[in-house]
Amino acid sequence: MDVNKAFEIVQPFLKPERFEHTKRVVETAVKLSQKYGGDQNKVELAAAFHDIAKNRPADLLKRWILREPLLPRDLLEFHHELWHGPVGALMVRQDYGIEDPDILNAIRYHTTGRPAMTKLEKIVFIADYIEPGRKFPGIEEAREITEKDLDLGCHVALKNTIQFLMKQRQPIYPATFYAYNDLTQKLK
Ligand code: DGI
Ligand code: FE
Ligand code: FE
Ligand code: FE
Repeated sequence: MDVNKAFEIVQPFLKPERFEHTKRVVETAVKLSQKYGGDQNKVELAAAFHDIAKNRPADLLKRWILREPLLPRDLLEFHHELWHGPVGALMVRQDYGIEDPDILNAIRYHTTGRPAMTKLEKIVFIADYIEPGRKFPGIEEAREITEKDLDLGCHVALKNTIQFLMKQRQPIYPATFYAYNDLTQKLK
């Protein structure tokens, strides 16, 4: 599949501003893959599809998760914001025939991260965080660090997200902590 076909599929699922975000994530991810390597078509497809389930109603996402024995049940105990990645990966496999496990995992884990992320997973995770439309404290630092080192970029994004959630007394999904610990140990 080429990226234009992916955009055509994904656009009707997304609110206009979410589709604009998706296009910026693709552009950012492609630039990162030119710097850090990786199959450009896979990067484009993973980035184009990453938020396909973002604007689906929460009860529909919940039903997908309950129906899919391979997804962890504990997702449902956490914020519904965490459901669109795993369900998006199921949707693109089932409805659009994307079978590549690396693409599916990049979609699945783009919100939480996970330990031992592949290069493609890291590129989609950090492109989603630093795309030029994002505005929040620390974003410039995250952009600069990502230009220098992909692992350091993901590490700072995970650290900022964990700190942000903790300041708001929000629960943190375990995979996010595990991803942070994994990169902390690798970067020693
Ligand atoms: O879908 P996007 O808005 O493009 O970005 P995303 O899929 O990375 O969603 C990020 C949101 O998820 C952000 O507002 C923080 C929230 N979130 C809630 N709980 C957790 C979490 N993010 C992580 N990494 N871990 C959590 O436990
Ligand atoms: Fe997302
Ligand atoms: Fe993200
Ligand atoms: Fe996104």
